Amino acid sequence: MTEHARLNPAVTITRQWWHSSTVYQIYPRSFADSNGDGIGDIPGIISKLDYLEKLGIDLIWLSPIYASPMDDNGYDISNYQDIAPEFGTLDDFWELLAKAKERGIGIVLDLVVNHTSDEHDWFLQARKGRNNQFRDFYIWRDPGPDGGPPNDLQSIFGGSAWELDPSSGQYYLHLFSRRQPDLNWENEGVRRAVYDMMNWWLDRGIAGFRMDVIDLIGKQPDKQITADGPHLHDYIQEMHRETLRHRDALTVGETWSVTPDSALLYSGRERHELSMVFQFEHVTQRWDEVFGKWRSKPFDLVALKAVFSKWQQALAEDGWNSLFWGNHDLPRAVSRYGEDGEFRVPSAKTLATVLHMMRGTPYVYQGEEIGMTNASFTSIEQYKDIETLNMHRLHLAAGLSPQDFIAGAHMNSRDNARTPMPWTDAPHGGFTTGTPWIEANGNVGSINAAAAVDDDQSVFHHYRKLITLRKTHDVIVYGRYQSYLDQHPEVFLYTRTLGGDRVTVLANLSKAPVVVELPGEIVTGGEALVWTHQPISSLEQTVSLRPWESFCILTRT
Ligand code: TEU
Ligand code: CA
Repeated sequence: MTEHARLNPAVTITRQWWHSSTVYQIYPRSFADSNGDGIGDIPGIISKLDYLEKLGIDLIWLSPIYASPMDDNGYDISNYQDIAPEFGTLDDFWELLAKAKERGIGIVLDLVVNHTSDEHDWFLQARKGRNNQFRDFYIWRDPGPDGGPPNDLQSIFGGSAWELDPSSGQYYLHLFSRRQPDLNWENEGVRRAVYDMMNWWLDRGIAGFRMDVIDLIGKQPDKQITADGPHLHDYIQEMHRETLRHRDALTVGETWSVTPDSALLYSGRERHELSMVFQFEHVTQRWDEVFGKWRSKPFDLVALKAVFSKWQQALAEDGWNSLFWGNHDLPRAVSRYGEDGEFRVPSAKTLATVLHMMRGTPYVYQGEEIGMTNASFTSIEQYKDIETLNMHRLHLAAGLSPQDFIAGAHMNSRDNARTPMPWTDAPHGGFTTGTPWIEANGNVGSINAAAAVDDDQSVFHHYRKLITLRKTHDVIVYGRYQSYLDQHPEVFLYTRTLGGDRVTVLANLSKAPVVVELPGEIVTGGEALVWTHQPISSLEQTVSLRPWESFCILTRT
């Protein structure tokens, strides 16, 4: 941090190092394969650190690399202190940690402690019988009065959340797949074991944790309460006391249920819980009330802007936002919110600009920085994701046509984000010399990292610029957010203000040209910071924007 930044009197909250950081998410299975088995691995990640350093990111969030039978690609962990053999060894991980650190990049691990794998030793013990000392590490119930499941709690991947264990006659709870039994957080032994494991990793120098479905750990299944259980925040505060206190880690909770009020509980300065949480309102906003993401609503920019503005305002004084368009569970940003045909490049850049200029810590999902698009699979055989395959079975049994299902999967299957990262225009995008575990996109010939790095007008270089600007401009990190033209259906306009600095962000989020009348106070001049088509350094009352054109101007007084 520069002397100027540290002393900037306009910054009134205590600076945290992760306020100006950008996080890059890696889905290891799909990132880079070093040995030709078709599965991305840790040596593959090490080989791409130069690329990540060039992009300028500060942290890597690694989706799970732990030992796992891979029922849910590693979100089913059988040993928290070992590495899945297909990803490498613990020594490979230490090497990654050290080599990333040499480049100033920290590693954030995925903490998946709502559930384990059914092959975790705790569960293998627990299912031995009612008197086993690990029995209570999981959630067991006798059958309901009719002999079936104890109640009708549903699994997020479809079907009952209860699975019968024939040998004991009891059911265990699994909010995800039946191979992901839920841990019983009411048991102090569970909590102790999790904290010990977290300390083991933190002591070895990782930079923090992304906490998988952390809003579910306080569940009360008998009352059918899953998210936001009564002891949720007690557990997170205890976790903080036992692991994070006296350390300077970044923590981000995955919280599908969070509201602006509860975000302040998780991330408020005096709360001693987490650095920040992921909120998903901009994601679920386009989901159908009944069919969820398998039937989506049309894009509504006015509603989308309202969501972002609400979160920017809600966490303006306390708490901290995380900023993201996509992750390994969500469609590709440019396909979902932008336009992945003719306007792929400007729309990917504009989406990046409007997000990265907000207040919060940005997260870039692998491939987003080169404008990767959704998968274009045409048959169910090409899909690999457990959620997609389960839903396919259930929806077809309920009468949905195979074509309609594929149409829904095109929009929202988790596999959209899981196709191999294309590094070159070689077969499979150079991701592997073998056969990839999931097919590469058909467009790797033109959309690949090598081409993006070589082209200074690419989406990659736009991201690089945005990431750098956050490091050099306090106003982007700490400035007050104010939106304008909230009812405009195509244009996103906001400012960030800190002391005498003001950033104006003006974006056309549509594929039609737009002529827009600006509010008087926006008419301004200054320095062009970032743009899609050409640098703009002053704004008149009436502005013409090309399809998906956007830019930012810095005004200093
Ligand atoms: O995701 C939580 C979760 O609820 C998602 O499965 C989500 O509902 C769905 O993808 C949206 O369509 C986390 C992980 O990010 C995900 O990859 C895991 O499968 C899940 O937890 C279980 O660990
Ligand atoms: Ca491999």
